[in-house]
Amino acid sequence: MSTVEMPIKALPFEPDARVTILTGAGASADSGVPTFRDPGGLWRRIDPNTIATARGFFADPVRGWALYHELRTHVRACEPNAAHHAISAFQAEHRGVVRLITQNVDGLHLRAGARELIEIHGNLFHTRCGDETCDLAPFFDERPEAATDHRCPSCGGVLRPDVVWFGEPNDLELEREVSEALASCDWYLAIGTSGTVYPAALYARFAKKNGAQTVIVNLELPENAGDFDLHYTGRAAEVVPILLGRP
Ligand code: BV8
Repeated sequence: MSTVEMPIKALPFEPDARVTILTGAGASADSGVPTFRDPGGLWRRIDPNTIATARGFFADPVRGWALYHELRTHVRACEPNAAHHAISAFQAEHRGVVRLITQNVDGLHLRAGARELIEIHGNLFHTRCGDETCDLAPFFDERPEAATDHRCPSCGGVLRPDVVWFGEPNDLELEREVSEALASCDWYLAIGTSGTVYPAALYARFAKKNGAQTVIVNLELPENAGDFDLHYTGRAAEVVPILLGRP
């Protein structure tokens, strides 16, 4: 079934409909957070293999930390946008179960008051030891941006951002929660994602197979467009509040 381009108005959710939402970088674009693959996007100016893989990062952790500190400083100055706020309000007020999954590491859903959030790619502001055998727990990293000492206080290893890089698996427990959210939803909404990164790019297909109505809100048709029943073209900050009945 081809994706149908729809006029933008509130979605006809049944009062106790179970809704699963996935966000990507396009959901934060209206907050000023750079996306990855758009013109000017992060992976357009930086080769992800040199920074968003364990091999790339640990080949030069000083360079890696310089980029992540730059990102942390930039994102700290960004504010949640109307899409984040509409999703939080919908999650708080809708009678049915609303599960929120994000590929984003920017923490903006949390700052917009999201109640339950599955951060499948981790969080930019958390740091952990690069040595998986170390007993240091991941921590919310308040160190000054200029911090150059990235040695683990527990084992002396190299600290790393607590995010999922390419070639690393998403957290198994989070993926179990995602599977449950996809298996039991009536609606699946993907917001601001190119559908190019796996396994998240497969979620719409799983939801659809389980009988969900699948919806994409994006500036362009994503790579996995065929998995969506309805397509809304537009900026997330403008479209999402209307679709969720919170203009
Ligand atoms: C893994 C965190 C296995 C770091 C990121 C098949 C199955 C499984 C894996 C693979 C597979 N094929 C290939 C793979 C490997 C790989 C992968 O998917 N590669 C791709 C490139 C082909 N996947 C992985 O490596 C994953 N791990 O599979 O592990 C495994 C198992 C066991 C043991 C070992 C290994 C891990 C993937 C996670 C990588 N981490 N980021 C960091 O951020 O610092 S990826 C990065 O991409 C971000 O997380 C980002 O969120 C994510 C997805 O990108 P999008 O969010 O979609 O952003 P993008 O810029 O692409 O698109 C934005 C869209 O928004 C655009 O379409 C645009 O039109 C739209 N837009 C823009 N502005 C707006 C808007 N829309 C609305 N409003 C606007 N205003």
